[in-house]
Amino acid sequence: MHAIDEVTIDATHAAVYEHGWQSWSPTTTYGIGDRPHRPVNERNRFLCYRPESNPSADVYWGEGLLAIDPGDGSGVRIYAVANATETVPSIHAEVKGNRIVVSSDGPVATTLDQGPGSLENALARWADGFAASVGVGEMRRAPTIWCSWYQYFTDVTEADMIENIDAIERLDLPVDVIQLDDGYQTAHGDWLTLTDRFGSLQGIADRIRSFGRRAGIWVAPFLVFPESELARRHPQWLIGGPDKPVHGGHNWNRDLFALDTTHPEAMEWIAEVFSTMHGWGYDFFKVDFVYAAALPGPRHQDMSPIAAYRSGMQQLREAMGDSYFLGCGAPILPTVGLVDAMRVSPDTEPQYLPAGGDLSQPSVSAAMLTGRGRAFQQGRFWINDPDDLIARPAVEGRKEWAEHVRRYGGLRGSSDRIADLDDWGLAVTRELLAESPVETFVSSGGS
Ligand code: 9PG
Repeated sequence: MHAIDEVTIDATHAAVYEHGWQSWSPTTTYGIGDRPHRPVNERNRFLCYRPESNPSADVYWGEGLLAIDPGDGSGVRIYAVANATETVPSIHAEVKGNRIVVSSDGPVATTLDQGPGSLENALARWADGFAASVGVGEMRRAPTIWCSWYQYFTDVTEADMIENIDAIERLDLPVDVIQLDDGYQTAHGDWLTLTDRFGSLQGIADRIRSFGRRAGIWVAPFLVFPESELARRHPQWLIGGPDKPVHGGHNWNRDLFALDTTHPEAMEWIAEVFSTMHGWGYDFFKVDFVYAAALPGPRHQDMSPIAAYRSGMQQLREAMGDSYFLGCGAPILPTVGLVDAMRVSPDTEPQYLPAGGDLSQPSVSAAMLTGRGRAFQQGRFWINDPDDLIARPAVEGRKEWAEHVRRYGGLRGSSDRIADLDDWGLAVTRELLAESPVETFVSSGGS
């Protein structure tokens, strides 16, 4: 760590903005003295924060981006990586009386923004510049989707899919894409081998398409379970090889491995998965847990983890043709310019508060916090996905959640069993899915 700045603040009005590493990492603005959100255990730190970082709650800590409003009208200081294609430094801000000392472990560009509006408007202006330097193309408006996850989780069956495809048709709901989530595959890695709850992915796509809608599917291409055929037959495709799991035992009660995106055969396989699904009629891909490809560790080719990750994502894009590409569980800054839409928050869930009080964990409140913290990215980096509307009566705080989706949904999705919706739930689903906005939510010209 080396010091990069020292800022005098008015501690009663000052604020510090912390940007988290990946989709699920808490991202928000703190008043001086507020304790920043930190993982409550190692499992969460690995899966939902930056595994290489272990920040204390005594310093503010951003991954590649941190901003300070000194609270005295002198302008917002933005500390950010100029280019996230190789490395992303961690940036600290330590409060010492009426000063904040800023330091980082790599090169960071400092901007003094004296433009109109709030810290959020300053972040929007910074994002315009970052997007321009990366060369982000024109925004592709997101289709509206229905997703299986927040109702069925990994127990989803083909019969559940058919029930909801038919219900959406019968009720004439404005859903463009019907997207199957996690649960169809036998193991992470074996994406073309189905559990006995599924007969045919092509059959599901055919049924969806017969109603004039589009088929979508979830894949976690860079995460590999040890019991998969892939891990057993091709251990050399894994980062660090078969004896070095990238994560030991903390999730799903097993070790986790990550695909080495610098290995040409590994990428040939995963490109085949995407082109095969595309050939079956899928043209919307939710590509999840992709942070795994950016983990440190020995690779086939000598490349930085972030460059290896980006190359993997670019190869997926080629394999899926002109499909819509939604990133999830993705390191935010390194992914700008590579996807159409991005999950910008932790998962929603029928419960309001996150397990253990950890704001990276699935819950309405965690999704709202970080969804607001990244609102400025909509229409600049990509289309923001705040996560799906869930509107059935069992959802705690469903009205508040629906308001969040209404306000921050660049991508608008629904994830209830349609038959479980009451009149209110059905009405709000119909209303919010009428269109996915492409416009920005945060102005760069002030408030
Ligand atoms: C499928 C889900 C859904 C969801 C994604 C992602 O263990 N975890 O910390 C953990 C975090 C997120 C998560 C699952 C597990 O959700 O965001 O929409 O696709 O995967 O498994």
